[in-house]
Amino acid sequence: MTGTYLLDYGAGNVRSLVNAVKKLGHDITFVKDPSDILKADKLIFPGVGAFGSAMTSLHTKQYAEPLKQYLALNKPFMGICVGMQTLFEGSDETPEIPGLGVIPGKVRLFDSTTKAVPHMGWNTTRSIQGAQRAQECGLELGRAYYFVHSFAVPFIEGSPEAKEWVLTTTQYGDQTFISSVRRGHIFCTQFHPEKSGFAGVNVLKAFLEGGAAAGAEADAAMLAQFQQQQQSLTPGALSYLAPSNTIVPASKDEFTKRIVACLDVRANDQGDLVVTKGDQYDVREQSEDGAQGDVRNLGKPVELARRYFEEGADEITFLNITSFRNCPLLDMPMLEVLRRTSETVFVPLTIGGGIKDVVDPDGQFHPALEVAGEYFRNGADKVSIGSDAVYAAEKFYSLGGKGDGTSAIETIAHAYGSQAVVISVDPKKVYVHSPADAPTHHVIEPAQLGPNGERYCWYQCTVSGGREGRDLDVRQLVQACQALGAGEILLNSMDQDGMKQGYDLALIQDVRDAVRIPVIASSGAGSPQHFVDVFEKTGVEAALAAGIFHRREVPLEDVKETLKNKGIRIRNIDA
Ligand code: 1PR
Repeated sequence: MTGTYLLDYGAGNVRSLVNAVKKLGHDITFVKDPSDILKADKLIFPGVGAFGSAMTSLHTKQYAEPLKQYLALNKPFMGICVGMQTLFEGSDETPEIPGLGVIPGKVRLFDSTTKAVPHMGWNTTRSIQGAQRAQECGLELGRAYYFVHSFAVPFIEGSPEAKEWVLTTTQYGDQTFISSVRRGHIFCTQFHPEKSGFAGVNVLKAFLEGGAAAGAEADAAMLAQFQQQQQSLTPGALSYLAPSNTIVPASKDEFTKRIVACLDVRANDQGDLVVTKGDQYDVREQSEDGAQGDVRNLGKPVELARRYFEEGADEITFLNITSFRNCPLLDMPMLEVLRRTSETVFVPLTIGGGIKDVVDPDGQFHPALEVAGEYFRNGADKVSIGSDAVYAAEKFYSLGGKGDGTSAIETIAHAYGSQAVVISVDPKKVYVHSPADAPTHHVIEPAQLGPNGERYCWYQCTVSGGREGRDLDVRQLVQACQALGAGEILLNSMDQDGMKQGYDLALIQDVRDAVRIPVIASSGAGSPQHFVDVFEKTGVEAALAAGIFHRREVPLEDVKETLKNKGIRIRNIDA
């Protein structure tokens, strides 16, 4: 059968891509056999995870050779993220495994001494082949797209790949990297169109409807002409000439801060799955006499997620907050929530709660990797690990500061990449009069004195939704998790949660300084100014809120407008 094919090797969330393609009115068939590749009229390769595992899968499934042939035939191809990287010669991520070598150049690790790595969030592109060529591919220069990667191909002016392949570049901190390539009918993006809101859907549309291909005829003819000219100038030499309309992009970092909407989900007393919200983690209504009432019901998960996508949320996080109780692998409600959400929401989705080794009621054991895999296949882009991360950090220190390769963090990061592993931290402040009162913990001076005039505090990690404190501080936790391979920290605060008094800036600053991976500040947002404060004062990459959005007390639009007016870069609300 001919048509559009998807090259999936089972490594991650391709559901959103399939949903986006279907929403655009196109059918898509999964490649099941190497011979399917050459049958395709159009082929999409959404590489997910690590470069090495992607290449290994291509070889094991015997896809590599037909894929090379398909590319040599210059048939319409769209590579996404690792799907683009595999076309290069190799990657720092797995130096021993070569890439397909279709494009000259190597994929390199970002420098994390000057910025958070992974590069995770929304950033713009600049065309070096002129705006028209970018437009043919559905790209709008200056519009933000969603990136998530630790490795990228540096843009080197005058290099063979720059002259022959590079369509756009993107600036991240002090580094300019290749964000899309195009030659003939081959078009690849480092960003994820299927996660880039309507801007990304336009890119997919252009590919499916032949925008890139339309301009590609001229492109291929022009290239052939260049190569001919070149050969006549220097016979036999392999060198390239730049297209005449090459524009060298100005370097400008337009990486934006992210606003994350968070949905704490659980079953209420009637057994319905609802979005709830606690104050300091207590999600039940309080009656006047102090008695505990029903679980607060602030809406339905799928509907609320869609509302936040439409209002401009840059990411959506679902936390299954009672998963520590009983969490069989077939936790159908959350899988169903993800499946349905990914039909209409085209920004990254994170799922947390219960990412750990589980035993089903029938006694069957499922490792955390399998649990996470189930969530990725059903529409999650990242999983967030709470309690299990605390246990993994404790083990890390008991082994003298190393992992043994078995933790959920290590196994999931290895298979799906660090960027897919978020650590959700639930810390609680413990006040002390002097640092000597907490000799084994990292002590800081909070903004306000403790209830008994204490000048210092440390932040104790908790498990099981804050029900149990452990002998581990937040700095110990986040540093251990980073070492084990986590890609991002979601930093809650049990003290600030639901209080609308602003984020705990001292805690957030301390964590931001302790790790190189991105940090999402969470808990306590009560006004747009609180977002301004957290970005201006701590330098975190993202800020999350729940209660004020659910209750429509502060619209997401107001938060973005206020940040923009203060000169903080944010993604414009999509249309
Ligand atoms: O331990 O891996 O099963 O994960 C459980 C997950 O559930 C953890 O991510 C943990 O944070 C979360 N969780 C457990 N119990 C609760 C609870 O509230 N009773 N929710 C809970 C944590 C905190 C935030 C909240 C922000 C922003 N919720 O995510 O959304 O504080 O709120 P605000 O803007 O209204 O202040 P595991």
